[in-house]
Amino acid sequence: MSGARRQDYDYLIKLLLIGDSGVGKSCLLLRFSEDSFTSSFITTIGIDFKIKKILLDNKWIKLQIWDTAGQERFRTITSAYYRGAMGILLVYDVTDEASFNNIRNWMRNIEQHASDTVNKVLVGNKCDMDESKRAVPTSKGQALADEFGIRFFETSAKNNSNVDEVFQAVAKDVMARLRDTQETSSAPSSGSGLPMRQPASSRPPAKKSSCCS
Ligand SMILES: Nc1nc2c(ncn2[C@@H]2O[C@H](COP(=O)(O)OP(=O)(O)OP(=O)(O)O)[C@@H](O)[C@H]2O)c(=O)[nH]1
Ligand SMILES: [Mg+2]
Repeated sequence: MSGARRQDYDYLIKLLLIGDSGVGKSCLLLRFSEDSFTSSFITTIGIDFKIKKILLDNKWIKLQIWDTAGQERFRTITSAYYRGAMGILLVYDVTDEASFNNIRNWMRNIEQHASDTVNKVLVGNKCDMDESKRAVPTSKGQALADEFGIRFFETSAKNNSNVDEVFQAVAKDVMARLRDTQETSSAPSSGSGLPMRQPASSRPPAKKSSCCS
């Protein structure tokens, strides 16, 4: 046996978080990947990413999740990451109406820069906040998601509400799409965002579920 490293996952899925600065993208990712939360605001500079492995339908999925800066000044660098994304989480803050109104602009960015087939999900974050602070009713979020024909979740990175669910949902949608593509086309995947299908796919992964924390 050589010392070649074996892959410890079956599929690699690349996800992207977008939305206005301050809506809680980094906190959602921190909650999902490390189960932690901080109330101090450290704005993302450019782009960051984390890895998390999840088990879906008996397959290990390695999620590579790119966390973009919401600030306008980073738009050129962040939009370069849309192309490789297989799933995109469009995030707004339920207490910030402007962040909700901007979702249409974020959608336009997706149309311009991402693959046509990318899976999307709409996320209204900070649903733990007092009702008196809420600026976007759940029904408005749902209506916008319906208009786009995408799923909708309200989440709280702070209270850990619906966070796993939203990442799982988008990963599931991506997997379903990739399976459909593989079924309808016998040709090997020819680029454009398809993940590598690992051979030796039934091998269980190493025990460790994530690298650090
Ligand atoms: N109450 C509450 N506060 C939150 C939640 N998620 C994030 N925050 C707070 O909102 C602020 C901004 O969160 P970030 O995750 O850094 O926002 P971001 O979208 O990554 O912002 P940029 O990196 O500038 O694009 C921080 O002070 C967080 O503590 C949440 O679910 N509930
Ligand atoms: Mg951030």
